[in-house]
Amino acid sequence: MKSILMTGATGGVGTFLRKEFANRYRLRLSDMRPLTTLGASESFMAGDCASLDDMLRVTEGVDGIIHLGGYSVEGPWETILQSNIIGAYNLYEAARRNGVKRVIFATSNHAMGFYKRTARIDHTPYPRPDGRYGLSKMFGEGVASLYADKYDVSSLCIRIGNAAMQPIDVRRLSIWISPRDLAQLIGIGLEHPDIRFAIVYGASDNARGWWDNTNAQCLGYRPVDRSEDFAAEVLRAHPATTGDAIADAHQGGAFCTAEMVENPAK
Ligand code: 15L
Repeated sequence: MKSILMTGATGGVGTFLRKEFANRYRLRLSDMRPLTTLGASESFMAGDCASLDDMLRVTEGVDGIIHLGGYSVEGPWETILQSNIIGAYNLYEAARRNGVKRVIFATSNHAMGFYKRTARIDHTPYPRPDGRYGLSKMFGEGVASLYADKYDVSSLCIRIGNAAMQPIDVRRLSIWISPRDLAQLIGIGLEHPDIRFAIVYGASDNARGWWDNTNAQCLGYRPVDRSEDFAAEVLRAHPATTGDAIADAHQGGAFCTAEMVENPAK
């Protein structure tokens, strides 16, 4: 079994991925928060991605890394700077120094949040981050690209939509990814021999999706879950529009509206 480091392991995404990978990888779980209950193939090492020393320690001797660590929503600049920007740099620099050759970077739809919902985008258009958080994910994708080109650390960057057991509102019908589909995509990212640097979208088979995920399909990704199976239930519980015109027009939703200067021309 390969030994895989998972940063940010105590978060929601880490928690359901641990179940998916229980019999597949030896997981070294890491987080700033402690974890006391561990499975048979799991171990835990505390670590803060804002500390290069911590990242050097936790990345030592692993075959690959799933980097979920950092701040996972919009936040103050100092928090985003330490956790996501310095954190992403430290993670890649530690991987390079320890000879770890494959990283899964959990990036986010919020790197692209200012694209309109009417647009169908693949991995090629220039990012349009919808806040400091999205901007930090764009930076992380850039670090992944640099470390692939210059230092032979290969990466799959997964722009995760919303990873959850089921889609929770109308926007999430377009961007949802189930735990097993995300695990499939991460497994491809860890195992595929030809990945150097690739960006894919972390989405299930969503009929209302906004993304052309051909890049993921080319790597063999075949999502098994469909948000449409939950659509009737979601649409019964939620209005089609939220009353926030900016959020409803853009892929990033309410992340776009937050702190936005009023400009009726937009
Ligand atoms: C994200 O990137 C966040 O990590 C998650 O908490 C959700 O807000 C998600 O995006 C989303 O856009 O729904």
